[in-house]
Amino acid sequence: MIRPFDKPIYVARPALPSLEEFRCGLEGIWDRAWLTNNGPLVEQFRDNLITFCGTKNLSLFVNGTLALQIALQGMGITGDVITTPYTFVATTHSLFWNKIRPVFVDIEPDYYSLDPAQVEAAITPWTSAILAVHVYGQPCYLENLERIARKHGLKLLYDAAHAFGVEVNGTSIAHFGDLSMFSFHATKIFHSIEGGMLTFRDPEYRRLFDYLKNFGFENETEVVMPGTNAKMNEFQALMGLLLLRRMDEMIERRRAINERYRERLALIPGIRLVSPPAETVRYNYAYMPVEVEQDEFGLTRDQLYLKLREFNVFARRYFYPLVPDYACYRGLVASGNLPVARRAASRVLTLPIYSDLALDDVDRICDIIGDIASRSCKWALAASQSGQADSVLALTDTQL
Ligand code: T4K
Repeated sequence: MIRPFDKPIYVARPALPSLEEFRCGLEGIWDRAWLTNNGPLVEQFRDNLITFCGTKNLSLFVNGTLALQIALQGMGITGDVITTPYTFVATTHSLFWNKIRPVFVDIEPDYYSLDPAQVEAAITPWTSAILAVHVYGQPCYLENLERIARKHGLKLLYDAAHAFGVEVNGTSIAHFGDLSMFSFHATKIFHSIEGGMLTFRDPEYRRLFDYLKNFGFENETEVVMPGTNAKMNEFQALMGLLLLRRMDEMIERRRAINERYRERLALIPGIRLVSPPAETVRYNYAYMPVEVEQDEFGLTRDQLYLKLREFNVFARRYFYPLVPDYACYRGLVASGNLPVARRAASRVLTLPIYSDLALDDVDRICDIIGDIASRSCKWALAASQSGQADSVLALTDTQL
């Protein structure tokens, strides 16, 4: 019997700089007594991100959700927007807050992003834009979506909350579509405690977004548009600056963790690994999704999720339920029954991955999953031999 972990192993754990480095940065903030409203660290963070992403068309925000809300408002998007049901709810909330109607279409089964064919089929005269998500950091079908957007005169926006650091053919993912939103939340591969970034094709957006995130102020006495407050502060920028230096190292550690998981989990029947990234992609290993095949594994995804908690392993069901199944979005337009998204939502489990996760701990998580699988198979075998195959799933929660 494998022992549970002594301390909880969560799906994510924020990377942190050394306390000494952070304290040193705090001293500077204390000396200047400049905490927010476009301080020097936010400026420096922006400059460093311009170098990292290779574009000057970039704006920083207090979090990703407000960044996306402001983007939609600033770009003047109205009417219907075609989007994915398989995402974190903030993607849809951002549309709703702008009084835009989300139209959900199904995803493709390889990387769980919007299926371009379904997108094209759902376009109507009311459609103004496509809002796609690079789920788990894997790029969407970029060329197909771009072609569809141009052909139909639609704006193309990416929720790239998971995709910071990803490159396609050596180009940052920040360069695709009309605009991309990145989240720098503590649970992300790279973070500034909370934080968000927009990158965009049209340089004019920079000034617009600057107004919108700072109450629309032109100067002390003039307000040129009804803005809100969504500015990044100096503490966030300090964290971001210190972690940005470690980006390559953090991706490399995640790559090694992902590789170890893939080697070990490939041996467990009923655990299906997601397609590896295309050769043209420099992936960031933001998440570690696997699919649980109940027939082979012997338990459902939800049973495995609960069983892992008993071992102090807190995997998550990103993204379950589907957004259109949340009470506040039921009744919205969906094109068909979204079978691929429904299948993913009922089978995907995202396992713990973060740069400080030890490979020994990855091995132990895989041992636990393997152990749960073998015991569930024994139960299934025993139940089928005694003619009680149907009752095995009821048994497993309590008796495994
Ligand atoms: N679009 C997409 C596709 C997104 O995934 C997100 C955010 C957004 C838009 C919006 O971006 P932001 O406005 O957040 O910048 C978490 C994150 O809070 C959320 O940012 C993220 N997506 C989502 C996928 O995951 P929860 O509700 O699952 O977080 P929570 O608090 O349960 O944290 C997950 C685990 O991380 C915990 O079990 C423990 C660990 N943890 C968490 C925090 C906050 C830590 O160890 N330390 C921490 O400080 O949403």
